[in-house]
Amino acid sequence: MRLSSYFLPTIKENPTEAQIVSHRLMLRAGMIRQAAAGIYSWLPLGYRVLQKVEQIVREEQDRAGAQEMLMPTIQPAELWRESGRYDDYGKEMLRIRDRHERDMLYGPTNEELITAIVRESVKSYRELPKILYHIQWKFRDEVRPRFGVMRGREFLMKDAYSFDLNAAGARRSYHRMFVSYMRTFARMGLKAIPMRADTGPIGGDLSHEFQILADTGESEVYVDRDLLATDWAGREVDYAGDLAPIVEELTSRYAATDDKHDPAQEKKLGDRLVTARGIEVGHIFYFGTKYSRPMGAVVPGPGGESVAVEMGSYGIGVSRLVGAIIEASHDDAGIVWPEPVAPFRIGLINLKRGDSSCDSACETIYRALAPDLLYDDRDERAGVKFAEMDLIGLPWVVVVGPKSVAAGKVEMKARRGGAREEMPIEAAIARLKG
Ligand code: 5CA
Repeated sequence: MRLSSYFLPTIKENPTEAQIVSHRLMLRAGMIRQAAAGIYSWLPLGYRVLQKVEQIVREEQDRAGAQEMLMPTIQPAELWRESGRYDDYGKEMLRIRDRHERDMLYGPTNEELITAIVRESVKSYRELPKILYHIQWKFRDEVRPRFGVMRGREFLMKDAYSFDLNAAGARRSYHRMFVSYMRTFARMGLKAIPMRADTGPIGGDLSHEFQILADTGESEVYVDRDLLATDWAGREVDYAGDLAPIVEELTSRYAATDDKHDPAQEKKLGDRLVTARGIEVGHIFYFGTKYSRPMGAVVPGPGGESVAVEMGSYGIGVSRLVGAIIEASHDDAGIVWPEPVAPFRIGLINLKRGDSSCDSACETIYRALAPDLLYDDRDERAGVKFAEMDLIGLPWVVVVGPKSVAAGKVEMKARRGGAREEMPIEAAIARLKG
């Protein structure tokens, strides 16, 4: 992509409405714009990141055996009356009436709709287990939408739902999702810590939140220092095998959110207990028959008896993750993208546009490395180009200037750590391709 024709409306000054660094940087880097409180448009640069995050989530759900589908954003109120949640959900639910005076709502989550689909379509225990998921916009009319995409009113969520014949099966599904979450967040360069958590309006008695530690996090969390040292990046998982030992290993050390914190641990763990702020990027629930029983999602079991299906639900805040990644990875100059989610892997700066050797070196590099490259071909001062490139945080930046090009060389700079290296043009291309 050529920056001269790209829609990248960056902002120099800090926007006054943004209280935390990710919100500030997303506005300044031209990633998002607010449409109304807690409702955002995703501009081209931001949307590329959102899609990369979404794709990692999708790949890890698929790997764990979940099947992707798509449910609508608008749901009939009727289904929520069946589960009893229509009145309970209160003002957070955006209620709508259609032209026939039917009560509808913009879905804050999908337990009812998916339960209705399964109740109509699954005719035998032999069709279980199933894990179904979708990646769809949700709406929750939060009292205090804030921190940009981190606590929005409209936000993108991956929500999965598991259906099993019995509690042991449901636990296996829960473990599958648990482990897939560890892989998902590690692939984005994040250290997510699974913590015992409250179930809130979703319900059930077993639940874990996945928290990223950051000073700006909304939750207070308590973690055993030894758990923080566990490294998950690159760990392979055999989903055909027994996952319980992995989950046991990851839950054997103390980690809890504020609502589940046991003060007795303070004495027990002493200075091994870390108190910190966390950003909740995922939340999983096992709630058994909470929805299947009132909604009549029953199947004939092996002996012909009616069995209410055992269920769990599993959420990831896809749009929140974009903010959370920035909270975890930035410096004074701007965003520092982990490679797997960077909007472009490579930036290219032409220090002297109009100079034929600079232009032609840039064209060679551009042709070799597009489409994962953003070429700053504008007629701007070097200082402006460097500052904007740092702000948008692409992992690798190739700098082409008259002096180095005369020697057949370019400079390659790593955004993380700032290491610079001069090398021949072809070597730079080969390195970045590899
Ligand atoms: N049905 C269940 C799981 S599928 C559910 O809705 N869980 S949840 O309420 O915990 O939401 C799942 C994830 O969505 C959260 O972990 C969080 O990362 C994200 N999320 C929730 N509310 C917001 C919000 N207002 N803005 C951005 N992300 C949010």
